[in-house]
Amino acid sequence: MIVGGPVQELKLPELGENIESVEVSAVMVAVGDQLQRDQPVIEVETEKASLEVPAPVEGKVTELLVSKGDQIKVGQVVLRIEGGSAATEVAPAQAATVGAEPAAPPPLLRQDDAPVVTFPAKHKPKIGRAVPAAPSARALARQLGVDINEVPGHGPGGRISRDDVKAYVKSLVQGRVAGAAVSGAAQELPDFSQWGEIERTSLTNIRRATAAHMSSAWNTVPHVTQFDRADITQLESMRKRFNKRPEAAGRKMTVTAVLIKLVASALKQFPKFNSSLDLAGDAVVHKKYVHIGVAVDTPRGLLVPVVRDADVKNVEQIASELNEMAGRARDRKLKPDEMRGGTFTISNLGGLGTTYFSPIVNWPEVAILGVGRAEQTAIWVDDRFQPRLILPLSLSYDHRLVDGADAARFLRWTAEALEQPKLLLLKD
Ligand code: CAO
Repeated sequence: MIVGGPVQELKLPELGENIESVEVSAVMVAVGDQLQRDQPVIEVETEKASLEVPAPVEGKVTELLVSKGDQIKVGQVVLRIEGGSAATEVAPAQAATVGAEPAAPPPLLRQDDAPVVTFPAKHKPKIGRAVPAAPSARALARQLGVDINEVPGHGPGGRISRDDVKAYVKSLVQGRVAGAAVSGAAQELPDFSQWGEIERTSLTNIRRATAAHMSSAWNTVPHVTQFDRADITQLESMRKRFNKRPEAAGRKMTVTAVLIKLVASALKQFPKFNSSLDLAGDAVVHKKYVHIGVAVDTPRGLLVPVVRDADVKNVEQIASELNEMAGRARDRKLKPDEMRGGTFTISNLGGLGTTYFSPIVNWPEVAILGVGRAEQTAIWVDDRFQPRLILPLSLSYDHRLVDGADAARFLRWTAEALEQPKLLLLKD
């Protein structure tokens, strides 16, 4: 520990493409604290995740310049530290680009009057792998306010060019002009206080990101929702029997885990549902992997962690991965990378109790399965009414790529697999 050394400023580092400001969701230190290297000092919320910003050096906090709830900019001074030697611990700032020429990002922390603490690469908040893109394409995306990660690249290895950025913006504009009224952003609100008392609260980053993503998906995708139901009486009794073992080990196999497995198999049977539509490139992108996103309800709002390669995992593996990721989503510990790359999404509201609903397709995916609460229902079987456990299913899809008949086949196949899970187990 170095005491009485120079005062150094810790500034908010670059957090990724198009992230200029973030909200401080927690301050973990106070003035007078003796910091250890790597100790998290603040937690910030980007549009997609929370990140902890660690102290890159040890030393004593002499000034704390941010508070919970502040909106702070990249490069803004977070706190001042006395002592610690930045010079011996600093590694050169690295370009954030992977698989492309370096985009020459600004230094992670900029120098003013006081010496500045720079983050060695290993201390940089992790925000996921950057997409390959030409620096000129990144500059254009920044200029137009577009998230480069959302732009489909058509160069070698998916590299993004300026033309890709322009085509993407064109598709957004075409979709959004028509939908501007739907998003509501351009519409003036009445003064609600004329009818009674009101209170205004600021949007969180997650709410803002969800609102933008939902508007964009709604405006881009011509949605159709189809409904079906599955008799899961047999599956439920199997699940309960099977659950004794994982439950004893603290891992529960839930309805959602079974659904992920069955849907992964359905996606192998009906690959169109595992693809994306690239209208600008005049093509359909067929993904050879099956990564299933699962909507998780958290106190901060909706998050969608992705279970990767669900087609090659067994239900028990999926269950434990889902439990673990849903827990981290609720504890704000999911990494942005864990919410990217999904090929299909499942939204199970059954635990909360509902029947049928119309989920919004998680674009650029082409379909999403909504699941309601399974309920005991009197069903006519073998010339008499019998109590059966019926699961409501709602499939929304992008009608530009998927036809109604495709959706009916997909949904029926999934319902039958749920009704006769043993047949599927024999196949996989
Ligand atoms: N029908 C009947 N019961 C269901 C069910 C269904 N469709 N889905 C779950 N359940 C039951 C479970 O079996 C469990 O019951 P037991 O405790 O008796 O076993 C209970 O409901 C709670 O389940 P769970 O939530 O702990 O576990 P899960 O794996 O089924 O669900 C998750 C995980 C992450 C999908 C869920 O917790 C969740 O967050 N759901 C909300 C999703 C959401 O918000 N969607 C909307 C997105 S669009 O705004």
